[in-house]
Amino acid sequence: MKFVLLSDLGTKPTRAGQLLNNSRASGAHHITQLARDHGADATNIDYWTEWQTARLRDALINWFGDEKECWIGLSGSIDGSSTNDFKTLTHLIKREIPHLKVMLGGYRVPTGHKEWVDLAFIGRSGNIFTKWLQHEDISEYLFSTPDQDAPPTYKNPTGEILELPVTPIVQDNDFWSEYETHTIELALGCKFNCSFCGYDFRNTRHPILVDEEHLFESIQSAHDKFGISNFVLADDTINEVDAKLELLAKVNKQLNFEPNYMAFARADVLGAKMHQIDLLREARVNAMFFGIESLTPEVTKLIRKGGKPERMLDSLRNISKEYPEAFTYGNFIIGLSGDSEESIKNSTQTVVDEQLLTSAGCNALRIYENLENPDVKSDIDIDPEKFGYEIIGTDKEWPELGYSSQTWKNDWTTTIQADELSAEVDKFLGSNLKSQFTAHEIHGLRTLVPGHEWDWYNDHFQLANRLREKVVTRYIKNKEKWLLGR
Ligand code: B12
Ligand code: SF4
Repeated sequence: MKFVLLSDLGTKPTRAGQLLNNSRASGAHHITQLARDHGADATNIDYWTEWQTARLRDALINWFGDEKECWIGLSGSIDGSSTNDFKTLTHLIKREIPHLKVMLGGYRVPTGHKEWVDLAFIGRSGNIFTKWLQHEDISEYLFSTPDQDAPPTYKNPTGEILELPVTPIVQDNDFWSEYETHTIELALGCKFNCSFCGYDFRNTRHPILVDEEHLFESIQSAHDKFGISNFVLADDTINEVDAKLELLAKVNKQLNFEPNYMAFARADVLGAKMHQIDLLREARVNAMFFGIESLTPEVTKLIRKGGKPERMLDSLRNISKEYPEAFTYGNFIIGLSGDSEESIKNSTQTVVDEQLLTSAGCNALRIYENLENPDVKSDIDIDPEKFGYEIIGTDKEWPELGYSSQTWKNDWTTTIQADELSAEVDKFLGSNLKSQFTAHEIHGLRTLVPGHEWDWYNDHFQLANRLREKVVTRYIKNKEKWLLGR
């Protein structure tokens, strides 16, 4: 069997402008590895929407050659917006290879009809995909989507973690470069259960850690083969337990280079466990994304984001004092029930006055409908009224992704007003803290152009974009040559 998996996450819209993405989808690389492990000739196509369609078609037709069993897949990772273009590509290839089969997979429910899609998987499904590769019966995982025209679609039972964490080993023929970040995962699951959160494995008591030897191999070989030294940790919360940071620190000691990691962390947990600051330093987690959401006491309780706001501010004070070299980004959600404009403005003013974070930003609360994959619905998406939101209409439809966001009102605001306030507060934070970027944005930028002060990137991200174009052009050239057997 020959199996090729396409993935894409082209741009990141940032406060400073469009930033081109230099991180590949690790889920897609994991899936092709599983296929290889089971005897398939499998490979990835990254940045796929940036390929010229006709050239990609020709290269893939050449690569499939006269193979009898040919599969092409799209990894929707987080964003499946290229599904329609993918459909066109599969049509073009089918003209030459009529027996080509098509597969979709990824975070959300993939949209695609059985008229052109043979098989689909939803969410963390490496275990089902493995069974499929082994020709086992997977009918127990059949997922009934409301769409009558959907292809056979498979999904794990809600809330059960049936996979190990994903830390792919980079392949020679994937032509990575030192200007890209590699995404790895230390554990699956988060023990918290914030009401606005759409992470599929929240509220999990015992996160399963990645195997130490495998983690070492994934990091060291990425550096040996391609000079990669910057990694994104896909864990939704890196510091929920010390064990993850301890494991990373242990692996770092065995590496022959100094990596940098970006991670999502909880500042309130850090504040309550100050020893974690040393652990983070040892783990070399030096860019952090904190979901602060709100600093209003009534709100933090309602969204189940523990910690008293004053304690949260103390945490930020400690972190900026004890770990000043780290890049810290804090995100606020505007419009949460129980909050107020005055409270939001006061707390963000404190952040700015004391320069408690390197950067911060905000966005208005979004309530989604039709997500279909029940695992990625937040508790607020499931029952808005319970959390004080009255749904008053639909804000935006994404027919290509199959879901929409709702307009709502609550005790003090509406979607429209929250959007306006969010724009104002976001501008205030962006103009009055050192950096305009989030932690993952800055991590991408410093990977492309290392060695500058955080504020330097505010005015030079276009330079990074130009470099990133070159990186992707080189990748496409090399991968195309490889597919053509040259
Ligand atoms: C890293 C990350 C990013 C990176 C992604 C980099 C990249 N190139 O992939 C960046 C920073 C760009 C990013 C951006 C965004 N992100 Co993000 N991100 C994450 C994070 C932390 C990890 C994702 C990851 O790599 N997971 C690990 C891999 C292994 O999982 P995976 O990709 O899902 O792949 C698995 C399956 O889906 C499946 N699979 C995938 N493809 C295929 C294909 C086939 C054929 C098969 C069989 C299976 C299969 O198999 C894989 C193994 O199980 C998650 C949180 C989390 N821990 O999951 C949030 C998360 C996914 N992001 C989220 C959000 C909201 C966003 C943004 C919208 C934020 C924003 N406001 O801009 C953007 C969207 C970007 C876009 N254009 O759509 C939310 C999604 C919430 C929801 N309900 O949908 C999450 C859950 C965070 C959260 N707690 O809320 N993100
Ligand atoms: S927001 Fe973060 S800490 Fe809260 S449940 Fe989601 S992943 Fe866990």
